[in-house]
Amino acid sequence: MTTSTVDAAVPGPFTLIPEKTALIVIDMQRDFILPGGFGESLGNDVDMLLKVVPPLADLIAAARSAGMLVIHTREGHEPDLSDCPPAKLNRGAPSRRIGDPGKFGRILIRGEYGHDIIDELAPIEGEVVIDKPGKGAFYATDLQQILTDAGITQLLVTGVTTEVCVHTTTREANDRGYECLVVSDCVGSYFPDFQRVGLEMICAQGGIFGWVADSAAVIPAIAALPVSPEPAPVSQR
Ligand code: TIU
Repeated sequence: MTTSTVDAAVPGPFTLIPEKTALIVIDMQRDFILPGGFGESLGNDVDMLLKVVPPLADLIAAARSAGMLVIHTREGHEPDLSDCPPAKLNRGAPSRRIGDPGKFGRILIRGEYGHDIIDELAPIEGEVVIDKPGKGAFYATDLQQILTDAGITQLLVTGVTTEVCVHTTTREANDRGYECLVVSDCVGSYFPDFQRVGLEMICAQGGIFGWVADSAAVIPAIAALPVSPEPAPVSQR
């Protein structure tokens, strides 16, 4: 097994083990990133998230070239909202609530245009898409079983938003024993302070939740890995 190291990671070097590493791309959905969706309905400036797209597209391309498992998640709910707790539906006095009509269809409802992943980062054949009702990608999903079946022990964590779904998922993963490297320019927040402090919180205290490095450090480390064969579809693993 040949490995590669992200030397510039904080709090220290992170060794990538290709067969055991997956890239997880959290909630890069139109409803969070484009005007007219859930993010904006909560009063946020969605432009803040757009800058994540170019480096994340490059990182996904590097992971695909290395034959790494790529997993996408989408936050959202059944059309009848049976999986959306009233506490979530009513939270934050949004101008439009989950399930209300938005510019891209009903907000955060599975099957609607706004619920899906932006065109630039669309999943390709063989990649896993996890639909999740919560902020964390492990809650009420098959993610842990998929990772176990695929022999994954390390996650490169990306997506939006840094302090909400990225943090929740990283914390859930950390508690389940996964080593997480959060890629700093491939995660985004509507709030610059939360972006900065959110990243600091991951790697403080000797890496209490994981490691942090930017894509300029991670992409060359991925490119230095030997190319693995195309990962088999998860159903065949
Ligand atoms: N509001 C906010 O910052 N985020 C979310 O509601 N979901 C995700 O982070 N995906």
